[in-house]
Amino acid sequence: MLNIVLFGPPGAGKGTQSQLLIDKYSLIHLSTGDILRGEIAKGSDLGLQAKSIMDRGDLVPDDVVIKMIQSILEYNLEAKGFIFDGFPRTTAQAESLDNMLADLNTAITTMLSLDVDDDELTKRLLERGKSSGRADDANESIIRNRINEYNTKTAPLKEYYNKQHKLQSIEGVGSIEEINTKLCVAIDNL
Ligand code: B4P
Repeated sequence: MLNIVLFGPPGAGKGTQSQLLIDKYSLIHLSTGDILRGEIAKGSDLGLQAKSIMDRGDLVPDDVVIKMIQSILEYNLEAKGFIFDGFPRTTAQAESLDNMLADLNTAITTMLSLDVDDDELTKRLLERGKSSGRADDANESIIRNRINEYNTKTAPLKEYYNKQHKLQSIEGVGSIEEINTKLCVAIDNL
């Protein structure tokens, strides 16, 4: 299996690039952000629990997202591989993912980490906020909180995967096509 963690701060382009990669490599796209927003749209208990947390730009509790991922993995045992987009976001999530994949006799192949500076992230998310209707894109202080959550809880995962010799850093500023080309080169060279 080809199992990719597509990593980076909020607005780095994880969702954008995942869409391009899933077609080329026939992978299943697993975006915890999209799944959570789907639950909010359905008005489920999980969605109600997640909404206020996401609107503030905080991270949803680990046990909630880990359970979501586990059930999706179990339904896709025949897959060629997965793109994990926005997951894991904490060390507890990364350890759980390693354990879940080991139970399926597979593992993360690589972490592709998109590097984008904070000013560019803020600009992109405020721009998306003009049309997305997402509360977490709507103002600069919430976006700053999301970036802060990333820096304190999520960025340490680069070292987690680096220790496993799986980290590849990719410059995430440039055209969407240019960045996609760099990601494909990194995957093809595996
Ligand atoms: P996510 O849905 O994962 O979203 P994201 O960080 O906003 O975005 P992404 O990096 O995918 O950016 P995109 O491609 O859209 O998370 C939202 C929230 O969900 C979190 O804050 C948290 O509350 C919760 N959550 C999700 N997963 C969780 C987990 N595992 N644990 C706990 N909580 C979790 O790009 C952004 C914008 O940039 C777009 O408008 C795009 O068009 C633009 N863009 C992309 N590439 C560009 C480029 N090269 N140049 C210019 N613009 C570009």
